[in-house]
Amino acid sequence: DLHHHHCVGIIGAPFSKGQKALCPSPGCVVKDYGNLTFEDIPNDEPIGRLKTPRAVGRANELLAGAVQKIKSDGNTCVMLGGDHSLAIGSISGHAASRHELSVLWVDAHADINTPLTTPTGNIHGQPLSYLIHELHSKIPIIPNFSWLKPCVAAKDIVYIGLRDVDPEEHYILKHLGIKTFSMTEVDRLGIAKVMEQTCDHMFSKVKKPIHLSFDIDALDPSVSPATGTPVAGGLTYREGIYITENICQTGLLSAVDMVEVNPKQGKTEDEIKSTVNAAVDLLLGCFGRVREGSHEPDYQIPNP
Ligand code: 5AB
Ligand code: MN
Ligand code: MN
Ligand code: MN
Repeated sequence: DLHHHHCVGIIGAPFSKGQKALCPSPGCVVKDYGNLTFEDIPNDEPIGRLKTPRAVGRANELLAGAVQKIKSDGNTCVMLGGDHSLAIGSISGHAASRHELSVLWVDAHADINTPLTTPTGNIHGQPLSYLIHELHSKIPIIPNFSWLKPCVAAKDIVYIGLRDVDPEEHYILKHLGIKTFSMTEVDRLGIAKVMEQTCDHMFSKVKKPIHLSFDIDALDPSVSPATGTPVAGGLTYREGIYITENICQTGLLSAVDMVEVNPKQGKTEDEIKSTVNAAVDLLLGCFGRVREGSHEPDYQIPNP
C-alpha cells in the first residue's frame, strides 16, 4: 500500500526441516532478495526429542541476518516459507533492527512447546518458546542456537485461529497471560470484533511495529489443504483476508511470514492452486489490496 509502505523486501526460505514460493504484484515497489540456500548438515542427530536441531539453528541464523538487512534497508519484510520454525530467525532479525515488536500469530496451533514439552520433536511447533523472554530459563542449550536471544514479551503477542493446542502449551499460554482468540472467540465475536480487540491489546501503550506470522493452516483445510498439519474448523478465506486488510490499515505492519504452504502436501493440482492462491491474496491484503476496489488519485473518466 503506497500510503504506508515505501518498499517491500521479499526473502524466500525454502526450508522444511522444522516439521515453499509465490510472487504477488501489489501497488508498491517489491524488491526480491532471492532465496536463501541452506546447506545440508550431516549427522544432525536428535537431541532428546528435538529433530534436526543443528539444521534448524543454522537456517534461522542465516534468515535472521537476511531479515535484519531487509529491515535496515527500510523495507517491509515478507518471508515466504518454509515451515514455521523459520519464525525464530524472522522475528529475531526483525527485532534486531526494531527492538520492540508486537507479534500477531495467526495459526491453528500455538507453536509454543519448549524442547522439553514437545510431543513430536518438530521445531515448527516450538518457535515462540525460543523467542519469549519469560520462557528463557526453560530453553536448554542447543547446538547452532547460541546466536539466539529472546526478543519478545508475552504481553506483546496475540493469537488468532487456535483450535489444536497441546495441554502443556495451554498451561504456558495461561501462565504467561497471553492474549488468544481461538476459533471459539472468532465464532462468538465475529472477526471484526476480534480485530478491534487485537488492535486494542497491541496498541494499549506504545505503537510498536507489527510482525504478522501467518501459518496457512489457520485457514480451513477446505481453502488451504496443501499444508503439513491441517486442522478442521478453521478461518474462512474471508476472515483471513479481513485480518490482513485490517492489519494493513494500522500502518504499522513491518514484517510478514507466510509459512507452511507446502505444494508437496497437495493431493491434486486444485488443492495446490487453492492454497497458493489464498497465500497470495492474504499477502496482497497485507499490502493494500482492498475488496471495494481502488483507483489512482488523478484518474479521469475518458472523454469520447
Ligand atoms: B505449525 C504440535 N503442537 O508441537 C507439535 O504447523 C503441532 O507450525 C505443531 O503450527 C504444528 O508438534 C506446527 C502437535
Ligand atoms: Mn505454525
Ligand atoms: Mn499451524
Ligand atoms: Mn503446520
